[in-house]
Amino acid sequence: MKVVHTPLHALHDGGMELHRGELVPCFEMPSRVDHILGALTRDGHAIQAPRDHDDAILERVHDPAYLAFLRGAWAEWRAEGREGFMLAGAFPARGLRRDIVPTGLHARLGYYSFDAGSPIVAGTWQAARAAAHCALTAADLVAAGERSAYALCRPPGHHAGRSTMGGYCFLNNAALAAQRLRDAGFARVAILDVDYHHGNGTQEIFWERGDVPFASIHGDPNTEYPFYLGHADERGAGAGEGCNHNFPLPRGTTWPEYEATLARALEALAAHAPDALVVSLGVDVFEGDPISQFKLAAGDFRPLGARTAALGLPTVLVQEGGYAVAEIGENVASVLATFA
Ligand code: Q9C
Ligand code: ZN
Repeated sequence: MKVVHTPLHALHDGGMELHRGELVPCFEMPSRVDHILGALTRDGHAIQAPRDHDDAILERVHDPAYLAFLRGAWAEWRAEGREGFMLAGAFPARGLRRDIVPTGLHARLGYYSFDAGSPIVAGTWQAARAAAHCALTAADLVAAGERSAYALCRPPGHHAGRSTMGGYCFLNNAALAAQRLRDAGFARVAILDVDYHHGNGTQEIFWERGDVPFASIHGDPNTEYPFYLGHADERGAGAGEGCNHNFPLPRGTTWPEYEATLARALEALAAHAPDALVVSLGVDVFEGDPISQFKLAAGDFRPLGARTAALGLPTVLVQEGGYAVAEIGENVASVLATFA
C-alpha cells in the first residue's frame, strides 16, 4: 500500500498536557511516527512525501477565522514575550457568549479550544498543515485509482471541528480526505472511526450532510474523553438525518464484543451505498494503551482490518490515536497488511 509521510510532523512536539489535574508529558509524541514508519518499511510499503496544497483547500472543512488563528497563534504568543507552549485555561461553556470572537490572544485560544490537553508550539501549524497534506495526498492517490492508501498523519485530526481544536487535534485530516474524495467525484464517502475516542470533530463537520455518512465505535462518553458527544442517540440532522451512527462501548471491551459492533457499524455505513471509505485509524483500542480502556490484543488488529477491507471500497486510512508507542507500529502494520 502507498504510505504518505513527511518528517515535518516532528515540528509539533507539544511538551506538557493537563491530564486529570496534573501537568504530564504529552502522550501524543513524535516517536509514534518512527515506530509506525519502521514497521511499514519492514513490510515493504512504498513511502512517499505529500504534495503541497494551497491553504485555501483547508477551508473546504474549516472556518477561515479559525485557520487564521492557528496560523498566527505562535507568532502572537512570542510577540507577547511568551515561550514554552500554549494551553487554554478558560472556555465559553454554558451561560457564556460565543457570538463574539474575542480580540485577546488567550481569550481566542480558549474560544477555539475545547480542552487543556492540546498544546500549541512553534511548529504546530506547519506540522498540522503537513499532516493535512498527507491525508489530501492519500485521497488523491485513491481518486487516481489506488485501491487504498495510508496517511501517516501527526498531529491527529478527528477531534478537530470546523472551528475547534482539542484532543491533540488541530486540522481534521480524515474530514479533509473525505471532502477531497467528494470533490474528486465520489458521490458518497463513508467515514469509519475506530479510534478509542469518539470522533466529535468529524461528526460535527458532517452532521447536516447526507453525502458523508459517519460511524464511530468508541468508549462511552459518560466516562471517556471527549465526554460531551458520542452517544448512540446522535443521528444527524437536516440532510444528514440518519447518517450519523455512534456505537459507545463500555471500558474493558474485548474483541468478541468489538467485532460484533464493528459488523453493525459497517452494515450501517454499507446501507448508505458509499462509493469510497475513509478510516480514522486510531489504535488506542489496544489493551496496552496508557490512556484508553478497551482490551483489544495485538492479534485483533488483523481481523479488524480484514472486516473493514471486506467492504470492498476504495479506502483512505488516516492515522489518529495510539499511545502505546512500542507497539503502535506493529498494530498499524497489522491493519494495513489486510488491505494489501
Ligand atoms: N489529557 C486521540 O486519540 N486527553 N486523541 C485525555 C488527558 C485527550 C486523544 C485527557 C485524549 C485525546 C486522537
Ligand atoms: Zn483516541
